[in-house]
Amino acid sequence: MTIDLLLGLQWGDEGKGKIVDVLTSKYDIIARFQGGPNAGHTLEFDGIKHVLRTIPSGIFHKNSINIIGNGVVIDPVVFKSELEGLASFQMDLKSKLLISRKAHLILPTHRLLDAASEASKGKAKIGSTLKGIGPTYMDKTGRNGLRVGDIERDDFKERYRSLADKHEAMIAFYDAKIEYNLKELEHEFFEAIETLKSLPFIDSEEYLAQAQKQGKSILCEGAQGSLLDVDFGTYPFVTSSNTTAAGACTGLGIAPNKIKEVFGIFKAYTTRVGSGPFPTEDFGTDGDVMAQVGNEFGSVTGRKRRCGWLDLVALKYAIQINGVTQLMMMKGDVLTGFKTLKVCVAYDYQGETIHHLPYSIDDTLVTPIYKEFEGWHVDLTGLTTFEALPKSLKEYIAFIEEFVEVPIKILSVGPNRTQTILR
Ligand code: 2SA
Ligand code: MG
Repeated sequence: MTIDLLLGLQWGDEGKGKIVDVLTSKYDIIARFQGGPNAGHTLEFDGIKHVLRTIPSGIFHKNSINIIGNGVVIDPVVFKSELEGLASFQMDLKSKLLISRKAHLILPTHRLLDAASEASKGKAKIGSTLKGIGPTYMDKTGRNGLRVGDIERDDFKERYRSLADKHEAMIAFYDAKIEYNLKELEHEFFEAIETLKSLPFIDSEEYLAQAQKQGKSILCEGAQGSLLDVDFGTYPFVTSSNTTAAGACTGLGIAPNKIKEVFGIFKAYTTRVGSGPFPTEDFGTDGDVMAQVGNEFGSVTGRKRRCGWLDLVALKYAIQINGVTQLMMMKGDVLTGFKTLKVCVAYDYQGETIHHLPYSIDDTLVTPIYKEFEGWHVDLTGLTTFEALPKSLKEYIAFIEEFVEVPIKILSVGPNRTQTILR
């Protein structure tokens, strides 16, 4: 029996979709523990590019069971279209995709509330993906939410109505001029509920407990990234769940002492979508080159991602909170061709040099202190061994490892499954 955990260490889009896909063949079960359709995990294989939203990334592996855990929020409408996108792959979803009864449902009015809340904030908006994530988690912690298990109750429609009515009053309160046709949205929602019902609902904590007894291996799959964690991220510019390692325990019912490896994944540079502080953001051509070469556009919303240099202060913080045991560095190939590379090794915090993440990393308070590295000019995308990497990239890697005190075990040098170097 093994339970490992894979999570992103920056602001999301580190490339988890690809790594989890490479790793999945080693696990019996892949389980998502938080977030919802705000995630976009891009998988590329056999010339096919596929974006997963709520469904765990092990779905394309023949023998893996995929679980949507209690910590996840599910939008039945998005989920239905996700299933339709999988139709051509002809897999037996009923036997390989299981949904926790305790996962919360995103109602159409949650999406509207998300939009109304963002509109009311003006310039201070979070830059949410508008998928209703925040309002759904608010109802969860406010003890008003509807869960997948409620679909099985006779009074599901009444429960739905009473919550949706309450939401309508709240939308009116925001006075954000949101236009909508709730009848249409509800029709679509209840149709999607029927589709959802075609898959097995399970008590996932019990299922996982039994699986552990049977010696099955489990990979817990995170979404969004550690710096978007509702407690430890750049609050309030965060998502509404615990994206860090602890979230796997609460989002699946797995005990902390059962988790073995914590795989931390990061990009060789940094990106962020939405608002909020980003000390190493590059507003010049370097940032533009990263965005273009790295194809840094949101896989859910299509938004251009903000780009900048690797921030080792923030990375070390994320590694510490998650207890990362192995690192995976993605998109090293995107940095090919830069004459000099910069890495943030400390912050100037109001005139003082600090080495940890302070309460706020707002750019009015924090200026990154950089160390420079010589770039490399070799195309990495065809390389298959660590030894073959250019000397300056090896130096870049060695420096990171020494700084954060965790080894980099996997290096990705291109989007495809095969473009992965194991050490
Ligand atoms: P939300 O929708 O309430 O979770 O948004 C709150 C903040 O969290 C950020 N966030 C993300 N950042 C990066 N990637 C995410 N997923 C998509 C992707 C993003 C997309 O994988 O490409 O397509 O735009 C994601 N989800 C949430 C969000 O930008 C807010 O800053
Ligand atoms: Mg993504």
